[in-house]
Amino acid sequence: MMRGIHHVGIVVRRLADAFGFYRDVLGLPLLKEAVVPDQGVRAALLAAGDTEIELLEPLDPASGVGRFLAKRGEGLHHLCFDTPDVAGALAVLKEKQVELLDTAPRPGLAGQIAFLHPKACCGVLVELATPPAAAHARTVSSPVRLKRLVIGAQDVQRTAATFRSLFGFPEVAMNSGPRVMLAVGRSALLVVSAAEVGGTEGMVALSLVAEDFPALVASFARSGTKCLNGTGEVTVEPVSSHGVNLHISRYT
Ligand code: CMX
Repeated sequence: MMRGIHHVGIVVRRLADAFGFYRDVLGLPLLKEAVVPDQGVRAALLAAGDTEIELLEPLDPASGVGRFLAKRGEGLHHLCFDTPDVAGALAVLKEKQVELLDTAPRPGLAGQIAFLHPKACCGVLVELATPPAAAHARTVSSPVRLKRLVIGAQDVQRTAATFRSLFGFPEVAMNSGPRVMLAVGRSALLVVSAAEVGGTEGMVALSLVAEDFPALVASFARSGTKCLNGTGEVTVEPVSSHGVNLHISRYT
Protein backbone atom coordinates (compact mmCIF):
# COMPACT_ATOMS: atom_id res chain seq x y z
CA MET A 1 0.00 0.00 0.00
CA MET A 2 2.91 2.41 0.78
CA ARG A 3 5.80 2.88 -1.66
CA GLY A 4 8.16 4.55 0.82
CA ILE A 5 8.75 7.69 2.83
CA HIS A 6 7.68 10.63 0.69
CA HIS A 7 8.95 13.28 3.11
CA VAL A 8 9.64 14.19 6.70
CA GLY A 9 8.07 17.49 7.77
CA ILE A 10 10.02 19.95 9.94
CA VAL A 11 8.43 23.03 11.49
CA VAL A 12 10.67 26.09 11.42
CA ARG A 13 10.25 29.66 12.61
CA ARG A 14 11.33 31.22 9.28
CA LEU A 15 11.75 29.41 6.00
CA ALA A 16 14.43 31.86 4.85
CA ASP A 17 16.59 31.00 7.89
CA ALA A 18 16.03 27.25 7.51
CA PHE A 19 17.14 27.42 3.85
CA GLY A 20 20.45 28.71 5.24
CA PHE A 21 21.09 25.28 6.74
CA TYR A 22 19.05 22.70 4.77
CA ARG A 23 19.61 24.10 1.27
CA ASP A 24 22.86 26.04 1.56
CA VAL A 25 24.93 24.04 4.08
CA LEU A 26 23.49 20.52 3.76
CA GLY A 27 23.02 21.08 0.02
CA LEU A 28 19.47 19.75 -0.43
CA PRO A 29 18.06 20.99 -3.76
CA LEU A 30 14.85 23.03 -3.44
CA LEU A 31 12.11 21.32 -5.47
CA LYS A 32 9.02 23.37 -4.69
CA GLU A 33 7.88 26.24 -2.47
CA ALA A 34 4.37 27.59 -1.99
CA VAL A 35 1.89 29.08 0.43
CA VAL A 36 -0.81 26.56 1.43
CA PRO A 37 -3.51 29.04 2.53
CA ASP A 38 -5.98 26.59 4.09
CA GLN A 39 -3.16 25.23 6.33
CA GLY A 40 -1.80 28.68 7.21
CA VAL A 41 1.74 27.75 6.17
CA ARG A 42 4.45 28.49 3.67
CA ALA A 43 6.02 25.15 2.78
CA ALA A 44 9.05 23.99 0.82
CA LEU A 45 10.09 20.55 -0.41
CA LEU A 46 13.80 19.74 -0.73
CA ALA A 47 15.24 16.54 -2.22
CA ALA A 48 17.04 14.06 0.06
CA GLY A 49 17.79 11.08 -2.20
CA ASP A 50 14.53 9.47 -3.26
CA THR A 51 12.70 11.10 -0.36
CA GLU A 52 12.18 14.73 0.58
CA ILE A 53 12.36 17.11 3.54
CA GLU A 54 9.41 19.48 3.92
CA LEU A 55 10.05 22.73 5.77
CA LEU A 56 6.94 24.41 7.20
CA GLU A 57 6.73 28.01 8.37
CA PRO A 58 3.44 28.96 10.05
CA LEU A 59 1.89 32.14 8.67
CA ASP A 60 -0.85 32.10 11.29
CA PRO A 61 -0.08 31.38 14.97
CA ALA A 62 -3.59 29.88 15.36
CA SER A 63 -2.98 27.22 12.67
CA GLY A 64 -2.08 23.63 13.65
CA VAL A 65 1.55 24.27 12.68
CA GLY A 66 1.53 27.64 14.52
CA ARG A 67 0.27 25.97 17.71
CA PHE A 68 2.91 23.23 17.35
CA LEU A 69 5.68 25.86 17.08
CA ALA A 70 4.40 27.74 20.13
CA LYS A 71 4.10 24.53 22.18
CA ARG A 72 7.12 22.48 21.10
CA GLY A 73 9.42 24.86 19.20
CA GLU A 74 11.17 24.05 15.92
CA GLY A 75 11.67 20.41 15.00
CA LEU A 76 10.32 17.20 13.50
CA HIS A 77 6.58 17.53 12.88
CA HIS A 78 5.20 14.79 10.60
CA LEU A 79 6.03 11.79 8.49
CA CYS A 80 4.55 11.32 5.02
CA PHE A 81 4.26 8.00 3.19
CA ASP A 82 4.06 7.81 -0.58
CA THR A 83 1.03 5.83 -1.66
CA PRO A 84 -0.21 5.25 -5.22
CA ASP A 85 -3.83 5.77 -4.15
CA VAL A 86 -4.45 7.99 -1.14
CA ALA A 87 -8.26 7.63 -1.46
CA GLY A 88 -7.99 3.83 -1.48
CA ALA A 89 -5.59 3.88 1.47
CA LEU A 90 -8.03 6.09 3.43
CA ALA A 91 -10.88 3.66 2.69
CA VAL A 92 -8.82 0.76 4.11
CA LEU A 93 -7.88 2.79 7.20
CA LYS A 94 -11.52 3.86 7.72
CA GLU A 95 -12.54 0.21 7.68
CA LYS A 96 -9.96 -0.44 10.40
CA GLN A 97 -11.56 2.45 12.36
CA VAL A 98 -8.34 4.44 12.38
CA GLU A 99 -8.74 8.02 13.61
CA LEU A 100 -8.31 10.31 10.58
CA LEU A 101 -7.93 14.09 10.38
CA ASP A 102 -8.88 14.07 6.68
CA THR A 103 -11.56 11.67 5.54
CA ALA A 104 -10.99 12.54 1.86
CA PRO A 105 -7.85 13.51 -0.08
CA ARG A 106 -7.15 17.22 -0.50
CA PRO A 107 -4.52 19.09 -2.50
CA GLY A 108 -1.24 19.76 -0.66
CA LEU A 109 2.33 20.59 -1.62
CA ALA A 110 3.19 16.90 -2.08
CA GLY A 111 0.15 16.09 -4.27
CA GLN A 112 -3.17 14.65 -3.06
CA ILE A 113 -2.74 14.31 0.69
CA ALA A 114 -4.52 13.29 3.90
CA PHE A 115 -3.49 13.28 7.57
CA LEU A 116 -4.12 10.63 10.24
CA HIS A 117 -4.51 11.78 13.85
CA PRO A 118 -1.25 11.47 15.87
CA LYS A 119 -3.18 9.18 18.27
CA ALA A 120 -3.56 6.63 15.46
CA CYS A 121 0.21 6.14 15.16
CA CYS A 122 1.47 6.28 18.75
CA GLY A 123 2.14 10.03 18.79
CA VAL A 124 3.49 10.35 15.24
CA LEU A 125 1.54 12.67 12.92
CA VAL A 126 1.33 10.68 9.66
CA GLU A 127 0.42 12.09 6.25
CA LEU A 128 -0.32 10.04 3.13
CA ALA A 129 0.44 11.52 -0.28
CA THR A 130 -0.10 10.56 -3.88
CA PRO A 131 2.37 12.77 -5.73
CA PRO A 132 1.72 13.95 -9.30
CA ALA A 133 3.01 11.40 -11.84
CA ALA A 134 5.78 13.76 -13.02
CA ALA A 135 7.30 13.85 -9.52
CA HIS A 136 8.44 10.23 -9.89
CA ALA A 137 10.49 11.15 -12.92
CA ARG A 138 12.58 13.58 -10.82
CA THR A 139 16.22 13.50 -11.91
CA VAL A 140 17.75 16.06 -9.53
CA SER A 141 20.40 14.46 -7.33
CA SER A 142 21.14 15.42 -3.74
CA PRO A 143 24.35 15.04 -1.72
CA VAL A 144 22.59 13.22 1.14
CA ARG A 145 19.78 10.69 1.34
CA LEU A 146 17.47 9.70 4.14
CA LYS A 147 18.51 6.43 5.77
CA ARG A 148 16.18 6.16 8.72
CA LEU A 149 13.82 7.96 11.05
CA VAL A 150 14.05 7.18 14.76
CA ILE A 151 10.79 6.95 16.73
CA GLY A 152 10.67 6.88 20.53
CA ALA A 153 7.97 4.65 22.05
CA GLN A 154 6.69 3.75 25.50
CA ASP A 155 6.03 0.26 24.18
CA VAL A 156 8.40 -0.55 21.29
CA GLN A 157 6.63 -3.76 20.22
CA ARG A 158 3.17 -2.17 20.24
CA THR A 159 4.32 0.88 18.23
CA ALA A 160 6.10 -1.31 15.67
CA ALA A 161 3.02 -3.56 15.42
CA THR A 162 0.84 -0.48 14.77
CA PHE A 163 3.01 0.68 11.85
CA ARG A 164 3.21 -2.90 10.52
CA SER A 165 -0.53 -3.51 10.65
CA LEU A 166 -1.64 -0.09 9.32
CA PHE A 167 0.87 0.21 6.50
CA GLY A 168 2.28 -3.28 5.91
CA PHE A 169 5.95 -2.46 6.58
CA PRO A 170 8.11 -5.58 7.01
CA GLU A 171 10.40 -5.97 9.99
CA VAL A 172 14.15 -5.98 9.31
CA ALA A 173 16.13 -8.59 11.23
CA MET A 174 18.32 -6.98 13.90
CA ASN A 175 20.53 -8.22 16.69
CA SER A 176 18.31 -9.19 19.56
CA GLY A 177 17.49 -6.20 21.73
CA PRO A 178 14.73 -3.78 22.57
CA ARG A 179 14.68 -2.01 19.17
CA VAL A 180 12.62 -2.80 16.07
CA MET A 181 13.48 -1.73 12.51
CA LEU A 182 10.83 -1.58 9.78
CA ALA A 183 11.71 -1.26 6.09
CA VAL A 184 9.92 1.56 4.25
CA GLY A 185 11.05 1.67 0.61
CA ARG A 186 14.81 2.34 0.62
CA SER A 187 14.62 3.90 4.09
CA ALA A 188 13.58 2.56 7.49
CA LEU A 189 11.79 3.40 10.72
CA LEU A 190 13.77 2.52 13.83
CA VAL A 191 11.54 2.21 16.91
CA VAL A 192 13.42 2.60 20.18
CA SER A 193 12.37 2.85 23.79
CA ALA A 194 11.43 6.40 24.83
CA ALA A 195 13.65 5.86 27.88
CA GLU A 196 16.63 5.54 25.48
CA VAL A 197 15.93 8.99 23.98
CA GLY A 198 15.29 11.14 27.03
CA GLY A 199 11.65 10.10 27.42
CA THR A 200 10.59 11.46 24.02
CA GLU A 201 7.66 9.74 22.32
CA GLY A 202 7.19 10.19 18.58
CA MET A 203 9.81 11.24 16.04
CA VAL A 204 13.18 11.93 17.65
CA ALA A 205 15.96 11.88 15.04
CA LEU A 206 16.88 11.56 11.38
CA SER A 207 19.79 9.54 9.99
CA LEU A 208 21.17 10.58 6.62
CA VAL A 209 23.92 9.19 4.41
CA ALA A 210 26.34 11.51 2.59
CA GLU A 211 27.85 10.58 -0.79
CA ASP A 212 30.80 12.94 -0.29
CA PHE A 213 31.28 12.93 3.47
CA PRO A 214 34.50 15.06 3.58
CA ALA A 215 32.81 17.78 1.49
CA LEU A 216 29.86 17.85 3.91
CA VAL A 217 32.14 18.08 6.96
CA ALA A 218 34.01 20.94 5.25
CA SER A 219 30.69 22.69 4.58
CA PHE A 220 29.77 22.37 8.28
CA ALA A 221 33.14 23.80 9.31
CA ARG A 222 32.87 26.75 6.88
CA SER A 223 29.37 27.65 8.05
CA GLY A 224 30.07 27.27 11.78
CA THR A 225 27.49 24.47 12.11
CA LYS A 226 27.58 23.08 15.64
CA CYS A 227 28.29 19.35 15.47
CA LEU A 228 30.08 16.44 17.08
CA ASN A 229 32.52 14.73 14.73
CA GLY A 230 33.20 11.00 14.87
CA THR A 231 34.98 8.71 12.42
CA GLY A 232 32.79 8.54 9.33
CA GLU A 233 29.86 10.12 11.13
CA VAL A 234 28.75 13.49 12.37
CA THR A 235 25.92 14.56 14.65
CA VAL A 236 24.54 18.04 14.06
CA GLU A 237 23.33 19.79 17.18
CA PRO A 238 19.65 20.80 17.04
CA VAL A 239 20.61 24.45 17.56
CA SER A 240 22.09 24.41 14.04
CA SER A 241 19.46 22.19 12.37
CA HIS A 242 16.29 23.95 13.56
CA GLY A 243 15.47 21.60 16.40
CA VAL A 244 16.24 18.32 14.61
CA ASN A 245 18.63 15.64 15.90
CA LEU A 246 20.51 14.90 12.70
CA HIS A 247 22.97 12.07 12.36
CA ILE A 248 24.92 11.81 9.11
CA SER A 249 27.22 8.96 8.12
CA ARG A 250 29.62 8.24 5.30
CA TYR A 251 28.16 6.37 2.33
CA THR A 252 29.52 2.81 2.28
N1 CMX B 1 2.95 15.34 16.21
C1 CMX B 1 2.46 14.66 17.27
N2 CMX B 1 1.43 15.10 18.03
C2 CMX B 1 0.89 16.30 17.69
C3 CMX B 1 1.36 17.05 16.61
C4 CMX B 1 2.43 16.54 15.86
N3 CMX B 1 2.93 17.19 14.81
N4 CMX B 1 0.63 18.20 16.51
C5 CMX B 1 -0.26 18.16 17.52
N5 CMX B 1 -0.09 17.03 18.21
C6 CMX B 1 -0.87 16.58 19.38
C7 CMX B 1 -0.96 17.71 20.40
O1 CMX B 1 0.15 17.72 21.27
C8 CMX B 1 -2.22 17.33 21.12
O2 CMX B 1 -1.95 16.28 22.05
P1 CMX B 1 -2.67 16.24 23.47
O3 CMX B 1 -4.12 16.06 23.15
O4 CMX B 1 -2.06 15.03 24.13
O5 CMX B 1 -2.34 17.53 24.11
C9 CMX B 1 -3.10 16.73 20.02
O6 CMX B 1 -2.21 16.32 18.98
C10 CMX B 1 -4.07 17.75 19.46
O7 CMX B 1 -3.33 18.86 18.95
P2 CMX B 1 -3.91 20.35 18.87
O8 CMX B 1 -3.00 21.22 18.07
O9 CMX B 1 -4.25 20.80 20.24
O10 CMX B 1 -5.29 20.19 18.16
P3 CMX B 1 -5.83 19.89 16.73
O11 CMX B 1 -6.50 18.58 16.85
O12 CMX B 1 -6.62 21.03 16.27
O13 CMX B 1 -4.59 19.83 15.66
C11 CMX B 1 -3.20 18.63 14.16
C12 CMX B 1 -3.76 18.76 15.57
C13 CMX B 1 -2.20 17.49 14.22
C14 CMX B 1 -4.27 18.39 13.17
C15 CMX B 1 -2.55 19.94 13.67
O14 CMX B 1 -1.83 20.47 14.74
C16 CMX B 1 -1.62 19.73 12.48
O15 CMX B 1 -0.45 19.86 12.67
N6 CMX B 1 -2.14 19.38 11.25
C17 CMX B 1 -1.32 19.12 10.11
C18 CMX B 1 -1.05 20.40 9.48
C19 CMX B 1 0.08 20.35 8.48
O16 CMX B 1 1.11 19.75 8.66
N7 CMX B 1 -0.11 21.06 7.39
C20 CMX B 1 0.90 21.22 6.39
C21 CMX B 1 0.39 20.70 5.10
C22 CMX B 1 1.30 21.20 4.01
C23 CMX B 1 0.78 20.67 2.70
O17 CMX B 1 -0.42 20.77 2.47
O18 CMX B 1 1.57 20.15 1.92
